[in-house]
Amino acid sequence: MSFNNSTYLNAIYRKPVPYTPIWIMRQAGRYLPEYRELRAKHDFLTVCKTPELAAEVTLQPLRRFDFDAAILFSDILVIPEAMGMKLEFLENHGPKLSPRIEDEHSIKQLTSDHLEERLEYVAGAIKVLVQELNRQKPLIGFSGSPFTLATYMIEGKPTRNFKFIKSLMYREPEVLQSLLQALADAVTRYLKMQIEAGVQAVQIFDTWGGIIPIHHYETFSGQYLRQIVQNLSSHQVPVTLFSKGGLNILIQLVDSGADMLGVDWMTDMYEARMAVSDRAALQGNLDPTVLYGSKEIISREVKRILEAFDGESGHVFNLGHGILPDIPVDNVKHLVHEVREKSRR
Ligand code: 1CP
Repeated sequence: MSFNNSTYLNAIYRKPVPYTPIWIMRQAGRYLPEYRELRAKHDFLTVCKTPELAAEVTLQPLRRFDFDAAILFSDILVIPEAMGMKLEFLENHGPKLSPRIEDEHSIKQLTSDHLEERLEYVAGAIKVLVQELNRQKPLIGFSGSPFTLATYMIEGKPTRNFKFIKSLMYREPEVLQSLLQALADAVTRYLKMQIEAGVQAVQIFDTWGGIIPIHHYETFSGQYLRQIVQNLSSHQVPVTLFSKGGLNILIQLVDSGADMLGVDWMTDMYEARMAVSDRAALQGNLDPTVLYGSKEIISREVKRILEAFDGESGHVFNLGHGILPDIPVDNVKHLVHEVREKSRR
């Protein structure tokens, strides 16, 4: 499948681009009225598991904004569900996985048998999207990182202090590592399945990697990301690693073989570029809450981030984390316009 003219893919490979491409994390979702309308009729997991609905929601933001890539609509937590856990999305409380993983015994209850079959609906959505997108825009597939998936499996729900996973990390590191290895294998298979179904790029969300003390990062997250990237290298699609953990983690991941690294909003983009140099492209990193600001503030912050690249390729504009559910759609329109116009070569 050739994409001769993808600004997004060319920027990742640091080839010349006419402007800096943009997409935004969680670009399909609750800030869009048409998403809320569809969700009023179907619950979240039904949307994920019905290829036509997942494809429809993936396309919604592309009809409104001139984004340079589509991202498959799904959730990172479909892997733990496919491995045997019960997954629910409770209105206003976020995801719940049960019973939570507590020890070696509960890890042994998990299974990766028939993973591809259990996640076949994801390949189904990708196939619908490949037809619909008709090579006009690349489709990004994704997965959670082993560590980020493990946080939800061990905590059971969103958490502030990560008490259960961090106590397992210190009390029984080898037990946690056996889970992380099983997840690394599952994530690799899952991403291969997505690539074979037709995605042109993949991104791994290591959203919670930053809660690991940096001297333990390699042991509990870095080594598994490295393994996954290496095992995907024969598949010839670019891999992006997104971690919310600042410059320290970027430096750890720069030799992982990833084509692009995601930069969170707490990190200065110029410093990130200096640290990474020409070893990977960078994605990011507008503070998501800037989109609550005025048009002037959005324009000013866009300009500051673009200046970190001095007109050079190797940058995909994005937020430093997902868009918040109550952001005005007009501000997103302004953001896309500003990135396009201010970065035109
Ligand atoms: O009510 C609803 O409609 C559900 C809200 C929602 C949405 C729109 C959830 C529940 N997941 C999603 C979609 C989703 N999740 C995408 C879609 C593609 C896109 O447009 O970007 C993606 C890529 C994700 C990934 C995801 N899910 C991550 C990693 C990225 C990140 O933002 O850090 C994580 C941590 C999750 C877990 C999750 N699923 C849903 C929520 C609300 C959460 C976060 C829970 C928490 O705060 O810990």
